[in-house]
Amino acid sequence: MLAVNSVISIRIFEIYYKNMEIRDLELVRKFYQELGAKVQNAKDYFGRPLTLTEKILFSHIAEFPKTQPVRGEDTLNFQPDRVAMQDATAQMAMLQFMTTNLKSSKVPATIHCDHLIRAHSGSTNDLLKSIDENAEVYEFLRTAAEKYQVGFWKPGSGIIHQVVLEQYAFPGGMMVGTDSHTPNAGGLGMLAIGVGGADAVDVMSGIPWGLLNPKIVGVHLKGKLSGWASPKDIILKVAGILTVQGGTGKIIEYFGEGAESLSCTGKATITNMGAELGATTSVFPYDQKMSAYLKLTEREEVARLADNNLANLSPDPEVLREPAKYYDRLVEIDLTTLEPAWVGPHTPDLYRTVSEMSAAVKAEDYPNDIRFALIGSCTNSSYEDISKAASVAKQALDAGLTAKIPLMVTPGSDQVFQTIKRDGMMEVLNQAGATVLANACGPCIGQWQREDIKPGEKNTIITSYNRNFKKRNDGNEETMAFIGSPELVTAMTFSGQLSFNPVTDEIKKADGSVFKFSVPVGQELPPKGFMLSKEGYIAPLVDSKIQVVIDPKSDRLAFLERFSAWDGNDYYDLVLLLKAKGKCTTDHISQAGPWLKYRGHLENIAKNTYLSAVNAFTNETGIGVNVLTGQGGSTFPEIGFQYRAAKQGWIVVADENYGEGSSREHAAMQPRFLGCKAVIAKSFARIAETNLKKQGVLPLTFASGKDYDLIPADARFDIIGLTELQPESKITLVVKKVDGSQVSCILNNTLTAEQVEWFKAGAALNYV
Ligand code: MIC
Ligand code: SF4
Repeated sequence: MLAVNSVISIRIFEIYYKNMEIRDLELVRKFYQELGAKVQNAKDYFGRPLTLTEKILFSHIAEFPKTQPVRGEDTLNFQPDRVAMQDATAQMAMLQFMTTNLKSSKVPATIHCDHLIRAHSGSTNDLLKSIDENAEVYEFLRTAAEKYQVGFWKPGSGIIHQVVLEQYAFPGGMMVGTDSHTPNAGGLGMLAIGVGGADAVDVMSGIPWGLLNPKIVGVHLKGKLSGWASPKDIILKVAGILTVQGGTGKIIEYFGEGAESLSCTGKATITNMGAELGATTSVFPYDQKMSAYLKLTEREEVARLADNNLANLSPDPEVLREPAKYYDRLVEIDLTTLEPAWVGPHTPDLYRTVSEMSAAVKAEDYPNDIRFALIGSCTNSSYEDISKAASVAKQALDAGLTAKIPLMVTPGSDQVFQTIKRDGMMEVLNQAGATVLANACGPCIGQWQREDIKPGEKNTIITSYNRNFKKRNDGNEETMAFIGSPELVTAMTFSGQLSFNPVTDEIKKADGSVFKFSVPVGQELPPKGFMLSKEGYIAPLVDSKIQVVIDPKSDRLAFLERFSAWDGNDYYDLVLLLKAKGKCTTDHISQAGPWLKYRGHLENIAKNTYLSAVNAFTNETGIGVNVLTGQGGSTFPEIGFQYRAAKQGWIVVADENYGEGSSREHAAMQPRFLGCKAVIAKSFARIAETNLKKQGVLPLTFASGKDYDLIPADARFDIIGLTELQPESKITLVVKKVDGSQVSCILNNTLTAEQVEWFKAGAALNYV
């Protein structure tokens, strides 16, 4: 790995190690110096005890509003401490930042090259190939990082959230990241929020950043985990309870003796997957486990400062005594009774314990033969995770079993990889036939070049990742992905059957005897310490004279042109591009996988717009009718380009939780580019809704969800009320049917006064 990275350094990067200080310790020291006074100030302002979430939020508020803000209603302005961006979203974020003409980022920021790396034959080859394939993009990101004083982590250094946890996160801090799993840093007590690139640009520009004052869900973890149950099972359970929409507009705050018993990285698994519930973020109070992790990752000083601030980094005692009084919703989970579980297929809230799986396989006709097992990703690739996975693999190997299905491992960072290699875990996993992929997202983001199935073949895979939407990992609609803990996934490789319950079932050996797993054993932290690694880091340079160059002929990168301002009129005679049936996640709107290539080129990536969305009229995926010409059978993006050429504005109608999943603002910019005026849905996921507003598309909700059924394919639509648009003003959708009749639907808007100005200006960036 190190050798490969050295080759890479020589091949494409000039190295600027001007200063190896990567942690902005000055900023962190100042933060803790001021924290006590800020928390006290917030307590005085509210005149009551505070939850941890409130302590962090209101010690980062730009200005206290005159009247106390209402949770779930008022938008507040914050000043986060830092920004992190991953390569796939950083391109658009940096392209937008460049239009501000600022000289440098006003807060510490980093770019992490993790999403564009393929997963095929193993880390060394995959990394070298990916560096060649993406050289242009990496060079753009590296030079942009240098010019604007942003830290840069090269391909192979690790997955953004793992690197942030290892290097940057600090208890009580607040950050934004252009990736929906940014909340991973909540495992270290940080309020870390996933956003679109345009929001990151606000923070980097030093502009107060707006966020809906969240509701706060308290999750009381009682007792301690035992047996096979792991932190993953806690978040799968929470997902089953709250569902994929249950976190929208909310921050999930964990507490209780169960919370304290979990390792720091186990906590991060839980906060990471809060993204699957649409939560704004999730957070744990500071405790000894976090302190231990900080110390072992070379941050003794941060641990000491946090230790001295324990009360400021925890909810007030009154809150813990009467949680129902302070949280908007309270969930209690008794960890002692928790069982290991699976979620899936196709959605992270379809929850079943391992003991229920065998019946589900029969009832739902899931293919029982598992084809692939994948562990790792930003969610579950800690030392503890891999040590447990290796422990089950070792039990089986020692008993003479061999793995029945292929296993792939994506370590979260070079630091984790080097440490698990030194401690012999990689060797065990290799003996179980594992392929080690690069320290990157790989199959989790659809970079998997899978060769064992034909397109459309129904099959089962199991992963320890966080997302399992259709087509997510391998682009195949018929792949059913089930998500569980890394140790569970690893144990299953020795049975190969989805119905297998490693807690109770036995595996027959060749000699006729039977083998049964015993409980996995892991270590929270490496007894010999981490193999500390900053491999692949390039520090920001002060006063760089570098030019950021984009080849005008490039098909992967293009400078952005500003979107045009609103013309001041209501919208008349719009057409419907798509009425989406069922889930319309960001993966349905703008697929990842092969399309990740075009994340820096708006026009080219627009060619995938709504390719995975299901047409409510025909049940076909990605295909609709151009209502201007009457021609059917074209893809949504083809029709979108035709409407754009004809200057025909259009709308999209969707069901619940439109834009669930990723933070990718391409899912808003592409429709905007093709002429989308409004997305009208029953409800929205938070980041997607903000992204639409930022880019000048109206996200509107049906006042009556049933009106979704009234929308025909071929009508013309007027959107009335825009000339008087203001927060909460009602908007009318007039549906003009081909038979000459009309119906009207009332629509709600959630724009703040400032967001109305973004709309008028054509996009937030134009307004800024
Ligand atoms: C994801 O997990 O879906 C991603 C890929 O990390 C995305 C970011 C992206 O689409 O670039 C996310 O979650 O925000
Ligand atoms: Fe990468 Fe997957 Fe984590 Fe997203 S969820 S950051 S794609 S590893």
